[in-house]
Amino acid sequence: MSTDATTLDIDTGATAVAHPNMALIKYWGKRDRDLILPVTGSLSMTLDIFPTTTHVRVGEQEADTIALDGRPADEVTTRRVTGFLRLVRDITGRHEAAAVDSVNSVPTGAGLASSASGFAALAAAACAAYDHSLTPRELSRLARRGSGSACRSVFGDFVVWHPGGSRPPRDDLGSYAEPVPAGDFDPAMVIAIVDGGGKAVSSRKAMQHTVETSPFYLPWAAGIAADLERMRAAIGRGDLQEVGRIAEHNALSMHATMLAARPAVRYLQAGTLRVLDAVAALRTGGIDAYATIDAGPNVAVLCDPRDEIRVARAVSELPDVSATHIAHRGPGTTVTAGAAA
Ligand code: 2P0
Repeated sequence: MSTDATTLDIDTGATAVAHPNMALIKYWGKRDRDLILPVTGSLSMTLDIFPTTTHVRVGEQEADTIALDGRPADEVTTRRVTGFLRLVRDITGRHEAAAVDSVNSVPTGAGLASSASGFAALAAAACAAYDHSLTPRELSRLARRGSGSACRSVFGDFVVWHPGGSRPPRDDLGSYAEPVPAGDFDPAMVIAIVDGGGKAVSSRKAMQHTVETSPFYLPWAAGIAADLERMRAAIGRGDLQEVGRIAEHNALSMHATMLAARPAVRYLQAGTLRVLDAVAALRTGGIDAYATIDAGPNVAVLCDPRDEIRVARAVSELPDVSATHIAHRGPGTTVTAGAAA
């Protein structure tokens, strides 16, 4: 990346940093695949670990070039990123090709997705490189078009993503993320890596398959609005038990929708269930610990920061757990160098 002090003065590019987020109420299912409009609202905590740093330079080459962690991106990623850059050019009214250089700090094999931080950082860096200023809400809408969960990584701490209404044509405008007032609620999230390998089925495919074939999908979606209200209130008053209970129920019932799809999508592994057993045992022992699971086998355990070492030790002792990471609430997307976003 050309971010050293000597090149910045002459560089036409911009650099942005974004962090991953972990959903406490999950986004699972689209009602518009082109605009990436979700069926339900969702709510997440932006994390303070594993940021993505993305540099975008414009106007120096014929076609877009995409580098991830210093290597040219594969064909599928290149197609997805260049499609997103076309959208940015439509919005900004610019035409020049871009050189994207994105670096993820998540360790290889950590089993943590980077599309949320990746597209949030790309949206911010690309707009800044094309010299186009967006409000945070506009940036969130734009990041959503790259990957749904990226709209939440635009903001720090606790964040809700509004699904948008059903007004014609399709309500791109109503679907964006915004911060949730959280006072000094500052829980820890212990992430237990059960399997750091790639997914057999992408979350994009799995969620569509679930919407189309699972008889449990609509009942799951129907309960989300009420849980979002309860969750927002619980975060506002710093009620870890209520936040944890809602989050654990939401994640397990999301996996139930997948298990009932035809054929089933099963991300849960034997090791995942053993971590859930350990979390239940911690609770029996008087520790407030609650699990959430994304579209994969790894488990994130929400707990009081005073208990984080004890929780991390309990899960890391399990033979199925290859690594643990401890996260807290983290910052929103920032442009760190180059033109202002
Ligand atoms: C979430 N996940 O709320 C949920 C929970 C996975 C499980 O957002 O198709 O990669 O790019 O919009 O954002 C993963 O889905 O999907 C996801 P696309 P994305 O964090």
